[in-house]
Amino acid sequence: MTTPDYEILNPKTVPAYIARTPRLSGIVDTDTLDVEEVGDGNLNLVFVCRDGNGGGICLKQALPYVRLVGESWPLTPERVIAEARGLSAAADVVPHLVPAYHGIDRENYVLAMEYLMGWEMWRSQLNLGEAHKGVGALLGEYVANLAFSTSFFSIDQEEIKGRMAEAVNPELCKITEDLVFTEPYIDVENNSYVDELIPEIEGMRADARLRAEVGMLKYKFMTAAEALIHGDLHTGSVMVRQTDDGGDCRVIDPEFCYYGPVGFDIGALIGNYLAARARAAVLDRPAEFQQWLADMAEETWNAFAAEMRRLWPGRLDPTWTDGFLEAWLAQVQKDSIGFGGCKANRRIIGLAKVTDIQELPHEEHVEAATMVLRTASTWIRERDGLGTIAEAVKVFDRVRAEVMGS
Ligand code: SR1
Ligand code: MG
Repeated sequence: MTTPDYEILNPKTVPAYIARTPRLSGIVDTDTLDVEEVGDGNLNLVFVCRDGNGGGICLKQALPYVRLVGESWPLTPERVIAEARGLSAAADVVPHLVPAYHGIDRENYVLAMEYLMGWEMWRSQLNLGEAHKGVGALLGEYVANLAFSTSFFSIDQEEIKGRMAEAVNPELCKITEDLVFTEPYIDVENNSYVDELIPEIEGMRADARLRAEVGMLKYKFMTAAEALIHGDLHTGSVMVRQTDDGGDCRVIDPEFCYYGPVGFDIGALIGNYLAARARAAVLDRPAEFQQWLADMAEETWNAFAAEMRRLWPGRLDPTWTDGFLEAWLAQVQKDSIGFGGCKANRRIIGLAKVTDIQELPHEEHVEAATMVLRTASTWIRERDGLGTIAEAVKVFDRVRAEVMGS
């Protein structure tokens, strides 16, 4: 066991840590602090800290390895610096959609942010069949603002080159390159699935067209430095709560952020909506809930496109005409469909699965997983022909009829 060269926090040491950190000590009363480690993600420690006066703060500490696997998989704790970059970039333009940022301790790799008291993980809420209306659109607004404000569209050419260099995140990108694009399509130890899925997965691996398209998408992920993107925008990276007007959300966990293709963030969302839809279908959730889920991908896309068009007059370079924007949006839409397919397939086959599908009873698990794999693979192969997210959504209806007979 390697000893980290920085202090790893635990619930007992957190109050003293906050008390000796001037930027944090005024936010909560450390004498009455209740600290709980709640990290249920794959990588980090997360401490929620509540004081006796109703105050709170959340600390996130990066471990020098992948928590899901253990010390046999070392991983740079510098990822928390990437997370701070992603969080503060979003806080600049959509402060209403992210937790307030309270700074970073670069020596101990601890990020401090607002504790979202009373908010719930979106994935868990979707799993329970809870609808938070309007969240899909808010996420489109988030992606558009992060993309526009960090891209060549709004930042001077020399400035942005420096920012791109600063934001390279090679270790975290490598995880995505391997787990999202490579491993699901080959036989590696990280993969696991029930026997009933073997024919479907072997069919995917033998499909030369699918493999080539996945290769194209991986290449785009590795080379298309369009904007600072979140990089891991699944439904477990979104906290939600109900309000009088519908649902509200906060985007968390941008530690995978780097300069990449904007469609990767939209793709992560629609790939995860697909998993939620498959779960709702096999559990025979109420029709209204299933329709809300079915409409979500277009809701996110339409909000993203509308926000890009709203921001467009503020672009720096007149070479990029309104016609350019429409062509760019059309390309991002196709990219999103393809990336969405890759993100969905990996959650069925590879490491780090999703509860939407994993926590179903066996028979329903097989049905839902088959629907996800078949829909996602069609998205990847046929994204150019499908052209729009509206058409991609219809693929699921056809596949559901094939698999479930309704
Ligand atoms: C080894 S890390 C596995 C996954 O956790 C994160 O949430 C990312 O999605 C990553 O691929
Ligand atoms: Mg995460």
